[in-house]
Amino acid sequence: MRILIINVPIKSIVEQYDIPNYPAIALGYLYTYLKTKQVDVHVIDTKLERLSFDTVIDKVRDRKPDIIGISSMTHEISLCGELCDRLKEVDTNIITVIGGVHISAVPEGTLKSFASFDIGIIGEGEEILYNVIENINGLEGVGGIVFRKNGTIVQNLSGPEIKDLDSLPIPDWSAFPKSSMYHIITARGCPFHCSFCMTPYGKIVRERSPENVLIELKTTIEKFDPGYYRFNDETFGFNVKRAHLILDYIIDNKLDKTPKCASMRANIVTEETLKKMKRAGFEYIDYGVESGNAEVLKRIHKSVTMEQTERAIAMTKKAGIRVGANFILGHPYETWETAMETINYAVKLNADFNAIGIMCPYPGTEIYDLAMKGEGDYILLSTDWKDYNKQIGNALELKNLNRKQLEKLQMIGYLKILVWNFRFLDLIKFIWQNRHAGLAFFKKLLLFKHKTKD
Ligand code: B12
Repeated sequence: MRILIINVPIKSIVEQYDIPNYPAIALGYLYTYLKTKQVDVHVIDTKLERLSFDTVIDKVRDRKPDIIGISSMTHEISLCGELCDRLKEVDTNIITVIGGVHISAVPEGTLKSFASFDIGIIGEGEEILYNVIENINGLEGVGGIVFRKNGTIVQNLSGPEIKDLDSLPIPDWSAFPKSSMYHIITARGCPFHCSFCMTPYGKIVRERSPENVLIELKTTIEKFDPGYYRFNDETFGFNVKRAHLILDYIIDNKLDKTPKCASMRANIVTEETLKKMKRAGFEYIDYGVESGNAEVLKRIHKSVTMEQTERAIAMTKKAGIRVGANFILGHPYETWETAMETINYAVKLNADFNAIGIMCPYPGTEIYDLAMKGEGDYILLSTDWKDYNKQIGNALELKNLNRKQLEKLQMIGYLKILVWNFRFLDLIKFIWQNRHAGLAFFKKLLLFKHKTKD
């Protein structure tokens, strides 16, 4: 049985993420797991290889896999559907298996919406995909999947949870083109309850041992000498003792020369951790700040106060690490005034890098439930998953803040942070770096694609 694993190829560049300079971590894990199980598997990171939609179809035609596994997030699931339609035209016998955060949140609904999806994998895919391959002619007993049987959609009970992450083989990046950046995930799960996040790995944090993390870092750095490493943990440093051990290993093994970045939480970061991170080569840390209004922060269950954020950002700058701050406009019951408070707070924090997203109701989140029910002052504008993008989406607006106003605020925010802090060179850099998104944004304005219900 021939297996091919891919991610969804893009049709046009909208975001920086559409042209990554790193291989997709999900593909790395899935491919390597199957390989160690002696499965005949091949992997293509279509985004990293900059393959066009049509080229991917040609490649699949050439390889003739029996099963194609495709990784998809919410905003790309429709494109994934289009891809599978085309693949089925090329080979009617090909079995399409869809995995990733979107189908994990909407298993049955996704199979209902996309006729060319045969099987969906719910949650972590390594073991479940292997079980699917092994039992392809009788899927009844395979946990954690949704599939079609005699014209109906069947969803089996949850699949095996990977309790011991050290038992997973370390991603074999030699199956991917050499990249300038690599990602690593040292723990899966997040215990916090932010209303906009779907925490696909659950609320219990499962940790790899620091020794296992070290093997991966050492292997990848020695083999590929990357220019950058990103720690993908939902909250790196959650377990301070373990984080310090990992950092000590990095320093002791002279892996500190590779620049690194991570996402952290302002309420758990300490000065000692930051100092160690600096020594271990961390050049950049970003924080989810979300809002500049204390009431809003409580409403979204952020569990971080504005004081904690200010302290964390000041400590990070002091440690000599560049800081990123992520904000969201469009929280439940958000108004122009509370959104402006967020923007002014962002100006005050003056992080090196800022991301201002507009709330997107990702399935599996509390915000999604509110938007569906029309609560929190939300008005859902679209059920087309293509519109579910934080930067240039069209998914929702609020009673007191329509889509046009939200997008105006987003633009004001980006400009005000840089102009009010006299960062004109950064402004030019920002415009250049975001030229794709900017173009998509202006196209949207020109085509009057706002779906505002006013
Ligand atoms: C690190 C991270 C990033 C990093 C790196 C992203 C990357 N692609 O590697 C950066 C900062 C770049 C990023 C950007 C974005 N991110 Co992000 N990110 C994360 C985070 C914290 C961890 C992702 C990760 O590394 N997971 C590790 C891998 C191993 O897990 P995985 O990809 O889920 O894959 C497993 C399963 O899903 C499954 N699986 C996946 N694919 C397949 C395929 C098959 C065939 C099978 C069988 C199984 C399978 O098996 C895999 C192994 O167990 C998650 C939160 C989370 N815990 O998932 C958010 C998350 C994935 N991001 C999210 C979003 C929205 C984005 C952005 C769209 C934000 C934006 N621009 O507005 C961009 C888009 C990026 C892109 N196109 O890739 C959302 C996705 C929501 C959704 N429903 O789509 C999440 C869930 C956070 C949230 N808000 O809830 N992100």
